[in-house]
Amino acid sequence: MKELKISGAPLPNMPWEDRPEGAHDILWRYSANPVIPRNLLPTSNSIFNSAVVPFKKGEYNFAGVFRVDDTNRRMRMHVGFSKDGINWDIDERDVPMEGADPEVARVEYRYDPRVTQIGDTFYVTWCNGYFGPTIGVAWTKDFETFHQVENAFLPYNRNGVMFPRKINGRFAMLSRPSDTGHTAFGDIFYSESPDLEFWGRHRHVMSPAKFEDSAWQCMKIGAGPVPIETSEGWLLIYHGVLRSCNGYVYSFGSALLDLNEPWKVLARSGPYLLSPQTIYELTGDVPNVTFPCASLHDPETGRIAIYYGCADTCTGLAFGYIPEIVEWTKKNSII
Ligand code: BMA
Repeated sequence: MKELKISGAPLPNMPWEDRPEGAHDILWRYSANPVIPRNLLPTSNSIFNSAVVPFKKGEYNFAGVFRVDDTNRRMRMHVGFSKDGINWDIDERDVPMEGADPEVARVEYRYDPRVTQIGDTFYVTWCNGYFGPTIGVAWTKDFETFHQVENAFLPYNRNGVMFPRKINGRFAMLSRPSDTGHTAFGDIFYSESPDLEFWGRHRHVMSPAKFEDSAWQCMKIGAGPVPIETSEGWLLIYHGVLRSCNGYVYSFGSALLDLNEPWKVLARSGPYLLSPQTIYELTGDVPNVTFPCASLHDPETGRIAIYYGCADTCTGLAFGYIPEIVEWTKKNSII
């Protein structure tokens, strides 16, 4: 393969552990997983499906917005900071939001955040309760003040993930229209906005796979971490769901999307990158869930660290090399 170009700022201090001797899988888990235990806060039932980004503040090198379900079992978001991307100081307060129309600011629930950096601004998108799930949007420059704007879509929608730059001059977002419950269907769509308020130009990206082609993603799919721009297209890591006789199983895989028209899928992995296999992925509040919401990468070495929720209980890290993932996605593509 010609040398892959990967966008992004150098990140030599990202969390990392070499591939274990003899390992043949494309991703490998951090040996000290889970990195964030469920009870890190006195009032947390679980901390998972969370979003981290490089962000310098004093001694800290990383910031994040974390899904914290409290001991009332309310779904909330909290801010956190870390020196090394592994040990996190998470604020005990819910993330403070300001600026929204009071109708939009009301909190039913907030969960599964993603954080996208464009320039010096960080955009937070999450599943926001507004008469059912939809996509909430806020921005911050300092991880102290969060400015909430309008919900992006009508209910019902989940897994809103923004691209890390404007596309064709507009903000761009992937999302997954859904229903009020534990939705048993789901395709990924693409939308654009000139102003972060009005979203349109909706395009279909991907449906679940055919059972006979790739069963782990045959019931529903949803975007995971912020897509990474490469010379082979946007690298999208996404989750897929299989319905077994014992319930839903959440794994994740990868796709490559066209750089200018990201609703065009160039390749899509048949095999999963990672599926629930360790004890902390197989057991917890919701068994058999690996749910990626963020990644850190270093374009110079091609290293990627993926943060994923484990069994809706705690947070794990997995590592890989972007050029290998891109090559593997193309080689194992089902389209
Ligand atoms: C989805 C979301 C995720 C969760 C997953 C498995 O619908 O609620 O937050 O990880 O189900 O329970």
